This record gives sequence, structure tokens and C-alpha cells, in this order.
Amino acid sequence: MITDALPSSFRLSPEVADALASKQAVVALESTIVVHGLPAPQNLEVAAECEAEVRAAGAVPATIAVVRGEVRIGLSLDELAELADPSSNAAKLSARDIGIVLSRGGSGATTVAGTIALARRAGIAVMATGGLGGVHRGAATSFDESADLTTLSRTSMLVVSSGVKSILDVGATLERLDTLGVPVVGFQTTRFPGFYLRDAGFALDWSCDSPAAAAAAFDQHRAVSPTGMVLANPVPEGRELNQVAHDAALAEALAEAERLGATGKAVTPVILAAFARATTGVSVQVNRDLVVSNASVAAAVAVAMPA
Ligand code: PSU
Ligand code: MN
Repeated sequence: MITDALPSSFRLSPEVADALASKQAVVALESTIVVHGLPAPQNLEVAAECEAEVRAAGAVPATIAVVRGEVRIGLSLDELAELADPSSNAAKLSARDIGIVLSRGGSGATTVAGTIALARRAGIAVMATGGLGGVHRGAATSFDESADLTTLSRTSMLVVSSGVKSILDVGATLERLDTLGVPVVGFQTTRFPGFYLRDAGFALDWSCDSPAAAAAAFDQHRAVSPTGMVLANPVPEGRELNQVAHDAALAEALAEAERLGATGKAVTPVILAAFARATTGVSVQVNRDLVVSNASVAAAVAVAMPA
């Protein structure tokens, strides 16, 4: 993509601009997971590890956020640290929030929805996250469904995630992805992962055994459909939460979030934090392992994508 055709608010790091111009593999990384999803100091360690994994696989990492009225594609770790500092009060930006924040010179971290909208505009085809957002439990009355799903339905992007967070209604989320025309492909698995768990209890129609197969699948998909695709990569074997501990923590976390009365954008961060307390931090380690693994797989797929 020609970077000078981008809106004037876009600022690409020289490294990312060079990589895109020379058709090297680039992997977009979101910033909400760092700013609102993980506690300090692990959040910045995870960000650094993800960037290192992407580089080790031969691709260029492009962490995305909005900083003082600019869309930043390829944020440095120092800049990310500034955004993650609680004193910066960084907003959580879904795709719909970005234009408004840009117009007033504000800053914020981007969710999967926000990140893919911006990454796509910059000409990036692959992103990594931890767990995609989805349909919340009780959505039949609350209507709480992450804009990650609808944004993926209109954004050509391969999103590598460990399925969706098990705090969600996983079955309903899979049904919505079906309705929205977003394919879900297991990476070396035929079971849909549930973030902290390698298997959330649902079978997948499709799976790919190698980065090359996943790259070919997404390349053919984008030629025939405007939607994105989910590559579901389970947390590495031996690193998942024990199912019994998981179920107990989930019940506790959901109850605590309910007590706290979280609504809107706060729901997911509040439940993740409650989950971390309920597992005395073990869930944070699992989250870390899975995001780093997803960054590595995303980079391998990006390298295998035809230019
Ligand atoms: N994956 C993680 N931790 C996170 C998220 C993903 O391991 O915090 C974030 C992503 O930014 C995702 C968001 O887009 O959670 C979903 O938020 P919501 O349910 O409000 O759409
Ligand atoms: Mn929501």
C-alpha cells in the first residue's frame, strides 16, 4: 500500500514504513491488552516478548495505538509504557471511537476492532492478540457483543487468537462468527480454544497444520470475501489452566464483576482482573504464554503470505 495515500493523522515508524514499502512481512499488535488487559509490570514485559517473537520469525512488529491525535503504526516500547502508565488515563478505543479521539488530539489504546481497522488502512494483513472479544454471557438481554466480531466481518485481516475468552458465551460467539461470514480455522487443532483452556468444548470445521497452509487459506479467502478470518491457536500444551481451577475462578470472577456493576468497555477488563485475583495471578501467566505464542504464529503466517 502507498503510505502517502494515508490520512494525514497516520504516522508509521520508519521500520514499519520500510517493511511495507518493500513488501516484507508485518504483524500488527494491539495495545488494549497491554494498557487495559494485563497488570503491570507483566503488561510491558509481554509487549516486549511479543515484539521479540515477531522479529525472531522474520517479520516486523507494528504495535498500534492513538497518541496525541496521531494514529501510530509501530509504537516504541517507551511510548507504549507512557500510554500504559495509569496517570495517562488512556482510553480503550474500539473502531468507532478513533475518529473522535483523533479530532480532539487525544490518546488511547486500540482493541482488536480498533487495531484491525487501522492496520488494514495501513496495508497490514495479519494481527495477533490474546483472545478475541465476543458475545458476553447474558447477551440475550444485555446485547453485549464485542465490536471485534462486526469489525472482523468488514475488515480483511487474519487475526491469530487463542479462540475467545472463556469468560464469554463461546457457543454464541461461534454462531455469530458463522452468521457474519468470518471463518474460524484451528491452528494444529480441530477444537476451538477457550483462551485459558486449550479446548472450550466446540469442534471446528477447519484446521491448518502449518503456517504455510494458514497463509494459503487466508490468501484465498481474501480473494473471494471481504471478511477477516480467525486463526485459533491454543495456549501451548502444558501451559493451560487446570479445568477445575478455571471453572472455580470463572464463577468467582463473574460474580465479582457483577458486584462491581461493570458495564460497556469496562466489562472485559474488570472480569480479566477478577479472574487474575481468583487464580492468584496464574491466569496472567497463561495469558502471557498464549499471547506470545500467538505473536509467533502470526509472524510465521505473515512470512508465508504471498506479497
Ligand atoms: N486479549 C487478551 N486480553 C485483552 C484483550 C484481548 O488477552 O485484554 C482485549 C482486546 O483488545 C479485545 C478486547 O479487542 O479485549 C475486547 O474487549 P470488549 O469485550 O470490550 O470488546
Ligand atoms: Mn462490550
